[in-house]
Amino acid sequence: MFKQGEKVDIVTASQQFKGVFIKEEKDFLIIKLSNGYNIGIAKRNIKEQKSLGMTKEEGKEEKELKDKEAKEKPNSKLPTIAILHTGGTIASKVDYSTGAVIAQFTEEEIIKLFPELKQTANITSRLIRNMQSEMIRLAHYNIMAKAVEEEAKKGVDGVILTHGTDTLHYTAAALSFALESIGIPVILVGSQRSSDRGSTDASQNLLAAAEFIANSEFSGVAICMHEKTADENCLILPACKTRKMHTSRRDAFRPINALPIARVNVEKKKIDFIASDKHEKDKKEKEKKKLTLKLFNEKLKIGLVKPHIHMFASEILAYKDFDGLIIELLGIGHVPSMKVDEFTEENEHIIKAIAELAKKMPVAVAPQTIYGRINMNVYTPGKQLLEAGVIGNYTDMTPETAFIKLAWLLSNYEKEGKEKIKELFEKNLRGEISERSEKESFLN
Ligand code: DAS
Repeated sequence: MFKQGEKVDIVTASQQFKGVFIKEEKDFLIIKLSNGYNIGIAKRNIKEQKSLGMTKEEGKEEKELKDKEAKEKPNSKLPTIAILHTGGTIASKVDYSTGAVIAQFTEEEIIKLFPELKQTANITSRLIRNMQSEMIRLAHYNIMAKAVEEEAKKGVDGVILTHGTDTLHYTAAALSFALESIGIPVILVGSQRSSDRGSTDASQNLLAAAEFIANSEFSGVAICMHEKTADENCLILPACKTRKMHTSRRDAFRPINALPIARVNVEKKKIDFIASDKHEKDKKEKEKKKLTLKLFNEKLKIGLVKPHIHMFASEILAYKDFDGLIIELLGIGHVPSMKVDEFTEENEHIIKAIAELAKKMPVAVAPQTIYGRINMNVYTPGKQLLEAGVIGNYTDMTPETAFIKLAWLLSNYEKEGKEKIKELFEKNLRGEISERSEKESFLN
């Protein structure tokens, strides 16, 4: 049998697999493919298997040189950037000697993984969580916000938060709300390809974020990911108006109802601001904004429901014991709400269920179309929703940002009553609601 870390070539009746042997299980061989993913191959299906030799250990002298570089003293001429890790594929690599995906989080490891960072800034780096971002809960936003506050108090010039891509846009919105009056840049960075693969987007995303922090006057929370699938530019994207729009493309993150804040070309060290609102840092000491943490109530239960054809009122009533609900409205602002023939009686129960919940909790809305603004004054179904007491008319938030904003409002303003929650939900606080719809911001 193979040794752990041995390169193998395995042929089954239908496929050929080349990778690194990780371990043998009762009926399977587990190998790691070059794309970083592990697969199990059923022994009964294996027709041929052969060794292609052991993976190369990093040369001793090469390792010593890299360690020495990583430990060099901070350069007083460069800004200091704190990198906080929460997990995801960006700060990990495959250790091909064992095949395991190993987390790389210390300064030394990060500098070895991305040595060019040292030309741009002094780097500190620490792990605050090591989790896939789809597992995140409200409590983790409080942990992240407190960690950012800790770095801000140390006087760093900016923070990079490495994060899984699946819910990166939720976290960006959450930190944008929680870190009130943050006077430094906090840039969330993920990657769609693990950092050890040739096609990784990790280093360019990280280097672009560092370049933007070091050489712009931006302050506030934002996202930095690839502009296109090609390794050319990265975009700095608005924290509350960005969404992951593709399962795997490197340019999956797109601004929604907004323009990108800036474009960064790492190679040319070029930063071009695009959107007009640049969130300039406070230059004069006296104006220095005081960071205030407004955290999340970790016990809140907020629902997110997507109305559809042939819906049932029970899908709304399922949230009757929740604290708040976001409804992703169809079109410009509708749900199945009207009995129009013998097949549509259930629709009347749906709008009644919404009105029932809206008496007990804030029921807010966002568009299923993702792009565009809600307007419930145009057609009857929209008017029925307004009569039922839902909030969020004329907003153009993504469903994810609306979810985060409602959770944050109920965490911090619940005692001020329903009217205050409605007023703040429909008011632009962190750039989450566009003052006017920019036509060029559709599918850009
Ligand atoms: N599972 C994905 C996540 O943690 C991995 C990644 O995209 O970083 O969001």
